[in-house]
Amino acid sequence: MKLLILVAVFGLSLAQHNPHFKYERTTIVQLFEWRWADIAAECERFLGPKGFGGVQISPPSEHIVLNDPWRPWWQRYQPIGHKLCSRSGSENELKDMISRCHKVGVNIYVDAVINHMSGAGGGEGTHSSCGSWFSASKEDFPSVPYSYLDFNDNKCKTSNGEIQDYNDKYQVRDCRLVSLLDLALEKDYVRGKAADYLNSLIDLGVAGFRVDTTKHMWPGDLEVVYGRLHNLNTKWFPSGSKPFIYQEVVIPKCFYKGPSNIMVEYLKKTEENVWRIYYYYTLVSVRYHKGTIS
Ligand SMILES: [Ca+2]
Repeated sequence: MKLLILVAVFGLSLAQHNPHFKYERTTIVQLFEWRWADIAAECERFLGPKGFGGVQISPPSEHIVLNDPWRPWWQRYQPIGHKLCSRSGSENELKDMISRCHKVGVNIYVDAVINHMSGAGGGEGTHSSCGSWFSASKEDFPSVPYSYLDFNDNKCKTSNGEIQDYNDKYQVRDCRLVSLLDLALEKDYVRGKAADYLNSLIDLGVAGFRVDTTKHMWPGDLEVVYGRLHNLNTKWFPSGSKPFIYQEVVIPKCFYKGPSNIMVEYLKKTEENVWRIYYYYTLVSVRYHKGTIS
């Protein structure tokens, strides 16, 4: 797996968007799909001694297991629950990685998927990374638990429940992105479950989050979730430290020649927001080819 380097562009304000790097380090490395045990070894062997500030890891939550194509990378972006058990390893291996990386000065940043669960066509059964039962067809994910009441089916106004017009922010945020079951983050229950998941990782010692598919969630909902996050674990961070948050905003092809209205809205929201929200854009050059990243 190719090692991707995120060249951090922390131009906005280090004071307001603090990644809590140790020893004035400045760079996060994305180790896409690496196993936790391998990342721990990489921290000790290379990243710590060479002065890297952190590692962005693949989503650690329990995910669907797909056969066609065989075990694609995007199954990691189809959670079926919040157990910390994924293709990258178990919760104990995750804890061990966080501890060992901290000891050599390297923080862990988590790729967090809270906009959606699995695809609508994900079937029913125990084809998940920890074997938890779920039903995509019934929108039933008992390991969280989420039921059909916790999704945006009634809020989305398109004919097939999918996003059809990326210029329409209501569709973009309330409808399904490529069939992914869209969570109703306006519900306090869903917000609470999302915050609980992120807090479980903060308590283990992570330094922050790369929030997946941010454009597909309402800024106001995200503010509520972020507002419920714990301070970072004082075993490794100063008392009162807030998690570093940077958000994925992919701009559709139609906006390549300029910023989208949605993007502008998020940026305005950021200026008003007291939380440590940091937007990153095109930090890595990713080329998709036949279901893999090269
Ligand atoms: Ca959404």
